[in-house]
Amino acid sequence: MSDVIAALVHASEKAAKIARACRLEESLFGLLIEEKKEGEKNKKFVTDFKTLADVLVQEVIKHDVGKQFPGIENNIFGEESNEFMNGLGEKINVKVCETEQETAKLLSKVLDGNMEAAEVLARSAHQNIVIPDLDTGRIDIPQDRLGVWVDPIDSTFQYIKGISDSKPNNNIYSHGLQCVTILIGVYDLHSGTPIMGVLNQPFAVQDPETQRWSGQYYWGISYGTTNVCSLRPHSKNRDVSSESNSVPAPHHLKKGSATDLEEERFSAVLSTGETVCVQTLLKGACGDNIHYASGAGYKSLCVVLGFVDVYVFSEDTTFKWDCCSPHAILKSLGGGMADLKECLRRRQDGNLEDCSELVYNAPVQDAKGADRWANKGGLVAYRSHKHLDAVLNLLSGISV
Ligand code: 2IP
Ligand code: CA
Ligand code: CA
Repeated sequence: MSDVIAALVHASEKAAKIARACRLEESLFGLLIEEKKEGEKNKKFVTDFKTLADVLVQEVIKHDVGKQFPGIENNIFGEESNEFMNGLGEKINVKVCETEQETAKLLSKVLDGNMEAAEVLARSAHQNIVIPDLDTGRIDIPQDRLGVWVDPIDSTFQYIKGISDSKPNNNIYSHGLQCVTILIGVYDLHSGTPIMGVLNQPFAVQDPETQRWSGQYYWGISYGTTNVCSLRPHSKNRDVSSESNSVPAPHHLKKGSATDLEEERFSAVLSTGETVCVQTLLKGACGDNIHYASGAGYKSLCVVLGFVDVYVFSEDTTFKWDCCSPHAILKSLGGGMADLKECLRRRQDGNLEDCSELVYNAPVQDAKGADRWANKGGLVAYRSHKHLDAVLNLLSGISV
């Protein structure tokens, strides 16, 4: 089953190329945006956009992974519906066809006959990509247990804005194209637990001379007692550039072997949409070690990379597709992603030991559209249980 992670990394790299291709040409990008329909609206943004790039990326992932593992495409779920409406009001189901020419023809319908743009996109969807051997070791997981959550582009807002000159603070970009990620997470259809994840950052580094962007990707597998990750367990503020793109030997960890960080104080990354109450409590505990950044995927990446100890979000505007991939990677490093409010409820009931992790197979009862898959209770992404405990102690008084 280690072939599955290679297929997902491959698909994420192709997705990253498409995302970069769409941004490169402003006029093309202008063509690609369409306002989200009511039912699919992420209530947080008034101007939330669904892009053709988003839909196409998701379809490419389905197509490529489904071709290699027939049947799995039926269990690949994502944020986007592949239905697109063109300027003439025609409904078109975007998909990757057998040949590049057929895909270009279909895309040209979405693009109101703009064949040039359609050809550029079709070429990226059908291109051949080579990735290095991931060296995961042999891991056997029955394919019929696997479900996949895809967020083809997380931080759409930053993707559309396209700011390329933002500067990091303690390695963290508060906004800009660096906050855009492609998230592919695999979970167990029966138990709902995350199994493997790929997190691709398509705009990681910009060449100052050519202005061209290159990306980075990270992956992790956590299944039974096997934990393998493209990154080694963390030390703080280290240079990760040599560890990305998965060339170094992966680290095989036994459960519970994550390094213990010694610091009493912890650092956190938050959404600017976090409630004042939670912000105030965390500021009190973390002092200057509080950061803000766009993108649920990017904030999780900051935890994965050890730039901060935790990502805390007490609201309900992240979704299963935002979390499955980073959750699997964090788990492979000895951490996880907890359901914040469920953990706090258990504590209020006197249960201090049992913490509740996010699961990926159960919709929210009575919810509609995207909200069926919202992380209702908020989340805490962490690498060390000690930091999860610190967050839960601190927030124990908030209403749940
Ligand atoms: C969004 C995106 C937002 C995030 C929100 C996600 O996904 O990651 O940035 O809000 O929770 O659902 P914030 O940046 O405040 O954390 P998308 O861009 O895919 O809609
Ligand atoms: Ca998202
Ligand atoms: Ca998205």
